[in-house]
This record gives sequence, C-alpha cells and structure tokens, in this order.
Amino acid sequence: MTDSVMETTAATSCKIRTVSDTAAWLSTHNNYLILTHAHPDGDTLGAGIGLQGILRMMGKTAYCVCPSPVPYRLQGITEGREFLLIEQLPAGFLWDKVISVDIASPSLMGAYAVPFGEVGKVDFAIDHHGTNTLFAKEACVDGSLAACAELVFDIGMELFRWDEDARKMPISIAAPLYAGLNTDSGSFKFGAVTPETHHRAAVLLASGIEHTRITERIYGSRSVSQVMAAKAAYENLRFFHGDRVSLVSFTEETMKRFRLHDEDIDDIVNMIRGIRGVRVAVHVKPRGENRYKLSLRCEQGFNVAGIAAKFGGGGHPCASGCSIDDTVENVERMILSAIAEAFEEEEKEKAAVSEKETFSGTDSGEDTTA
Ligand SMILES: [Mn+2]
Repeated sequence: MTDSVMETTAATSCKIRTVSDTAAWLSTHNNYLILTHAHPDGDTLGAGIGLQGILRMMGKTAYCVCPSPVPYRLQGITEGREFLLIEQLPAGFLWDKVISVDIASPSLMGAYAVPFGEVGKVDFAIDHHGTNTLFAKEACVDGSLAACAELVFDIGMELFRWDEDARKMPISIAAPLYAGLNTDSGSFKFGAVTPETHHRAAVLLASGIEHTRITERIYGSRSVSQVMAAKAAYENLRFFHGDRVSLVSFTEETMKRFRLHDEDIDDIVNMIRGIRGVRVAVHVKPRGENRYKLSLRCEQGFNVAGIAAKFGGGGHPCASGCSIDDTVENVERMILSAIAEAFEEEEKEKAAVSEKETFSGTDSGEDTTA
C-alpha cells in the first residue's frame, strides 16, 4: 500500500470500467505509456512492469516510466535499471494512450504531474485505492484489493487465461507482479489479504518464479543509510495518548545529520507500528522548508484515512498519508490532536452502541410474555 494525497477536484466524467472492459480497451490501441507514482514502491513498479509485459505479449508497444529513481532494493523489478524516465524512451516512440498504475491522485505523479496531472490527461487509471480521485478519462479501481498488481494480474488472466496453466505465464510478467503483491500486502499480513490474494500468489509461484530471490533483494539488503535511518528513528521515537500513538519526526536537519535519502526512510512508519499497545503510528518526513509529509499506519478497525482526509490526504483505512505546511512542532500538535479526536469519537460510538444494547436488552423481549 502506498500513502496517497487526495485532490479535491474529482472529474465526474470518468468512466468506471471492469477488468474485462479494461482488457478489451487494452486490445484496442497500440502504443502505451504506463505511469507509476513518484517515490515508487514495489506495487506501482510491479504493476507497471507487469502491465508492460502483458501489453508487449499482445503485440503492443508499451513503456513503463517513473518520475523518481528506483531504489536499489526494487531494481530487481526493473531488471537492474535505476531510472525509467520519459527522456530515455526510444527516439520516435509516440504513445497514443497513457495508463496510470497505483496512482490515487495526480499529486503522486511528482515531476510528471506536468503534463499528466490535469484531469483527463491520463486515458486510463488502474488502481486499488478507494480514494482514487478519478482524474483519468476511464478507470478500473478496486479498493478492496491489497495490491494494484492483483488488478493487473486479473487483467492478464482475462486476456491469456494463464491461471489454467500457470507454467505458460512468462516469468518476466509473473516476477514483477509477485513483487508488487508481496510488498503491498505486507508480505500477506495486511487485512486486505483474501483467499483470492493467495490464489493469485499461487498462480504466480506456479509460473516458476524464484520467489526467495525476489524477496531477498527487496527485504534482505538494507543499506547502511537505512540502518542509520532506523537509528535516527529510535532516537526520536516518542509515545502519546497513553502509549497508543508512536511518533517519529524527521527534519531536514535529521536527514543531513544521518546522511539519509528519501528512500532510506520509507519503512520507518512500519517499524514503529509493530509495538505492543500502539494503535496508530505516525512518521513525519521533511519535504522542504516547513513542509512535511506524514505517513500514518494503524491497527485493523481504526481508520487513519479519515484523519489524513482532514489534512487533504487519504489512502487506505490502515495506511494513509497527508502533507502539512508548518513547523515540525505544529505539525506534530495538529496530527496528535486529530488522532485524539478520532479516539474520542470511537469512545462515543462504543458508548452509544453499548447503551443501545442495554436498552434493547431490557426492553425488546419480543415474545417473552404472552
Ligand atoms: Mn499499491
């Protein structure tokens, strides 16, 4: 899952498509540009490269691009390439259709928000964020899926029926899809994982991919600066609201002092989430002068997407993000009070439910007396 920041402008003209509509649409055109989101994760790249492979199998020309460098640990997905830039596309390649994968809103397009960020500039969005702002002309969105790679997988099955004989599925397509599925499902730990998720994973494994090689590259190769990022995080880690909230804030100064890059700090929020008693984890990350990006995670049953939405952000119920422009102290104050409010609302709801139960318990007995 990735954090996403919602735009307030949603195009009402966006046509909602099913998986089979999407497969049919892909058959209709010839030259595709596939956009992934800035600060890429395994899912956007896995879905993008997987879709690129599917389109090429269909005899189409397709190139997956990304506005940011690909982190080392994800370069297995991109066959070792650190950059998938538009400038690197073969001279003479002209796309007629633009597809976005795993992009909930144009604010996640980074440098490619120009020219693709305006409503209607992307032809087709394939996404698993329920908060997708429907910026594309057409969209296939399923907010119930753990990974966008699952949606691309389903499109591939619709077109090629690889699920009937998984050995026919090319490894060059199965491997990136597996990487996307594994990373965005928290290695099959998150609540969005269903029997269907495992079924898709089973087909991908049966294709013959070397899944341990894929995951070792992703999880088993922390750089020195990622370890330094963890050190910096533990130094700054604080608890609030009766130890139910863990919070780490990095400033530009932290980044300089520990010599950190953006890609080193992506996983910090997950690190401070798995602490007993902690219900909400917050990582505040610098994005320029008095501008911060917040990553929010929470336990099942709580909803950080609602909290992120108060600051113009969004995402998944248990993994969301937003941006706030202010000093780090004020940013912390604002997010902590929003979380406190959500706790209070939850308490009120619980109290209302138990009151109702008590009431119906004493008064409802439908057929107890004749
Ligand atoms: Mn995703």
